[in-house]
Amino acid sequence: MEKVKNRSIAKKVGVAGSLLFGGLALAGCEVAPPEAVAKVLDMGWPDPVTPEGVQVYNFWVWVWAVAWVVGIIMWALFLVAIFKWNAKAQAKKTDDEFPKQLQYNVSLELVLTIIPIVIVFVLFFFTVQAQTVVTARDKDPEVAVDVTAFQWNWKFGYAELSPNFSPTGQKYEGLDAERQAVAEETKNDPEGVKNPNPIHGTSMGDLSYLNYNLIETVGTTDEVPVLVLPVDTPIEFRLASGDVNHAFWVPEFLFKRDAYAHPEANQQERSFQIEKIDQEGAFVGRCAEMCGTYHAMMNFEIRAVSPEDFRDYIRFRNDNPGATNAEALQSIGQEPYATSTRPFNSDRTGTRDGANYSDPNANV
Ligand SMILES: [Cu+2]
Repeated sequence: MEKVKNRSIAKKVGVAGSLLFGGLALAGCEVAPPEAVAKVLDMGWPDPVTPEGVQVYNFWVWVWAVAWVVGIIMWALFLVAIFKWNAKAQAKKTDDEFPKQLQYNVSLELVLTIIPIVIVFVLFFFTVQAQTVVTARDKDPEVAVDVTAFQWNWKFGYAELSPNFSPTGQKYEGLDAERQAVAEETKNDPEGVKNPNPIHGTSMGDLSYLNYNLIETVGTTDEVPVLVLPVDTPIEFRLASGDVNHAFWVPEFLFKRDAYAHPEANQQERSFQIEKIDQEGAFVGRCAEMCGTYHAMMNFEIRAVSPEDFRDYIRFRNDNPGATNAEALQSIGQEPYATSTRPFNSDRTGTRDGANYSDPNANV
């Protein structure tokens, strides 16, 4: 009698499990979970603004859905075990000296082994699926941006633009050949200099891997850099660091990637692509890799504007090389300074008298 009962429980759990994962496999991360459910399960994640972000978001919510189902089953089993099979409850029964013994029940143990393996496989499958979409470099980017992270700010440069956005009407190459050539000179140490730790034969001070562009937006201590991008356009980001490790993170992209110095020497895929930003607006960006004293102030903003405004913006910057980014933003009717980074900003003046700060000129 007891055995039959066990088998039927195991069977039910097995059937429920396969139904759940079967349904999940059919749904996949392409399918958005019902919105009301998602809002509860997403644990406060921001709404994604890129198709890649949507993949990550759906994956996150589905994983939570599975985790809750598994969790509820496990809590239920615990509670049954605690209340039904404890010593006191057992003592009331007169027939058995010991509680029900379940070891050596091969079918139960098989089920209990197979279910976790299935869970791991299913989660692994969807992890790979989401990750493949997010890291795919299969778009044909119309805008390529060079991102240089440095202690403690960001430099953004327009590396390539499709004829659509180009100020010349042809494919635009934004490389600043002059500055690139200067950087190239740092590649090898001058003769006679003994460099104790060359990087693959090149100088420790080699800056030639960094990209320099004709149109750049550089953050300063007073100004949060605003990177202007068009909506509904495939974009590529090429990341590098001028010094220590940083990470490029836009919470609304639900994606971050480390920015390394010498990305090739570090065998890092330095770039990633997004199919599009699907709405206009200001999206805060942050450094997500602890990089020193002012790491918390290493913010930037992505300002997503209409493709027409972006074209005008690029034209303005191209025609007015001396103008500031704020002026260019104003020329297309946008707020000149970052609007999304509050309460964080780049202003370090308030932190300067803190205990961490030592005045470098104090002992001079
Ligand atoms: Cu950083």
